[in-house]
Amino acid sequence: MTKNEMADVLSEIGVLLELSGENPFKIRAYQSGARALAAMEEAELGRLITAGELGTIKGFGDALVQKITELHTTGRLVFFDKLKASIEPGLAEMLQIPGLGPKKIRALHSKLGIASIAALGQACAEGKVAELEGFGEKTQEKIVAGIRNREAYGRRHLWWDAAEIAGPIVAGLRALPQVRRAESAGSLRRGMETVGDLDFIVAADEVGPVVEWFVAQPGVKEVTAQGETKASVRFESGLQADLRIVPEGQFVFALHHFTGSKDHNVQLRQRALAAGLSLSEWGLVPADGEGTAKEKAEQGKSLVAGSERELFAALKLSFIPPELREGLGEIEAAEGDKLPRLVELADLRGAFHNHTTASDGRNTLVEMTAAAEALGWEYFGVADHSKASFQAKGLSEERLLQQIGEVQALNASQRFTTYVFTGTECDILTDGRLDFDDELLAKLDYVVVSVHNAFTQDEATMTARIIRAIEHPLTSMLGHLTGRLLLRREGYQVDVKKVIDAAIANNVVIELNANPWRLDLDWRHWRKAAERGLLTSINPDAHETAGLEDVRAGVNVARKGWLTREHVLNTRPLAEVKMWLADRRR
Ligand code: DGT
Ligand code: CA
Ligand code: CA
Ligand code: ZN
Repeated sequence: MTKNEMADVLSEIGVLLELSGENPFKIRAYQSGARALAAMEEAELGRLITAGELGTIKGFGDALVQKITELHTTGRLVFFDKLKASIEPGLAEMLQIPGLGPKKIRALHSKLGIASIAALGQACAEGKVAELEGFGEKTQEKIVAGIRNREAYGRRHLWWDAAEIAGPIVAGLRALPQVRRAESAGSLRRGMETVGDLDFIVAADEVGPVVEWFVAQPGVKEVTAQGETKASVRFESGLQADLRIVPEGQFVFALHHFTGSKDHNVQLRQRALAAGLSLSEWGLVPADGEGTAKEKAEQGKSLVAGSERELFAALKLSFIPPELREGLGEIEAAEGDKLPRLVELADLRGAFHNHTTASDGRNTLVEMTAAAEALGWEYFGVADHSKASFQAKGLSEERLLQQIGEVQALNASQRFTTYVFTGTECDILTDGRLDFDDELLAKLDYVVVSVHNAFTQDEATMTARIIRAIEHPLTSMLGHLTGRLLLRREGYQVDVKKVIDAAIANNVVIELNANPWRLDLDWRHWRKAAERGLLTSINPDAHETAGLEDVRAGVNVARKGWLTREHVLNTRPLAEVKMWLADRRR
């Protein structure tokens, strides 16, 4: 188990102990143990455990040493499993409602006997929650809204989570001897930020064994439909998946159809009709004469296409990448080969906006730099929080100066081939001023400015606040423009168009925050903004080494936003980036 996975277990134990009403000292020991773990170097931790010397580190008592050692050596913890089993699952589920922490949940449980989200909704409807000490009308309203949001959002899943489930399924399907081709389609293939359900298209010689394999996969909780050539299942996470098996000759047409989107399909079908052709999930056939499209396809009257490229070519179009298939002008652009060459993961040469253990990150500067080097990046930008973000251990002036020194020493040591830039994720204060003074900001290579508080300001105030920060001469980039968290909370009220105008006018980058929860600014804005000259950077906002890989999700939505390499600062080589950053300081 990695250090961060072990830290997760310790924090979860803290939460569960709190839910079960354990004494505060014990709870705190797990919370601080989790933090202490995160602050260590992975290699050093392994060495201490093996040498039996973990107890010499401040913050690890005997109980913690035993548990960390068990996790490290066996990958499991019996104590944790028992604790989880001893707590009503409904209580832990209630933690998903914003504003409800372990303390409040315990009060609801002990005073009103509430042990599920359904019971909580009922008690709110009866006004009982508002009457509880420490709750009140406002809190009750917030809980009701939280339950409502959960129902509305509960049906969709983050692209990242869906992709993690879909990958092994495609691999599993391809490994079956009966399967000739298998792909995932639908919104996942189009790189949508959230996914309703998974769609798999398979070409197979024999259908029975494929359906049987699909419904018997590990993690399947329920088989919601099972037919001769299709099946639907629901996984433990609630995610559903549809499987369709077609003859090989239909594969490309089915893949295209079920990739969608609906709007794209409708427009492409119209184009086919204008050329006297009928396009469907079965094939591309002449539109005239007798019989349905399906019958004609089965009679072998369809165009033969071995790839989607050939399908598009038959309609005199260049290949349209799935990410662009939203019915937003991609067909017109594919007519004269006017489609952009979209940015790719391999184009990225580094990333800005990353955190370390100096603020709320879970890996040290050295660990993060090593991870960036392992990704083959030429540069890595550290941008920890500023002092106003005290909840995220934002850096004081002294600590930031110290970090600048550490980065300089690291670069000078040439320990890594990856060059480290010094930056900050500087809070935009409520009136638009920045959290550090100019003298300090000028010592950094770059400055990301972000809003982290007063989310409820009205649109005009928030817009003016952000624009003031953009106009600051030392600002290089704007972080997560709207602050949204997908499936959890809407962004703040802000006039995105005015902010984009200000960024273009001041030569400031607006980041495409690649965290799968954020993907902020939304892809729907990028095409127009980039055409008008806005530059972006695909920023992972990584809080641990694994977080650097979030750039994959960012590249997806950058592609959905029609962005090319030229629109993305972190596709440029190190020397050019250095120049760009330095130019901003003139
Ligand atoms: P999702 O699952 O809500 O994230 O979105 P999609 O796009 O994956 O939608 P889904 O799973 O319902 O269907 C996959 C694709 O199949 C969809 O993008 C287009 C095509 N499709 C499905 N049902 C229809 C339909 O009733 N009409 C048309 N034109 N296309 C459909
Ligand atoms: Ca779908
Ligand atoms: Ca579907
Ligand atoms: Zn931030």
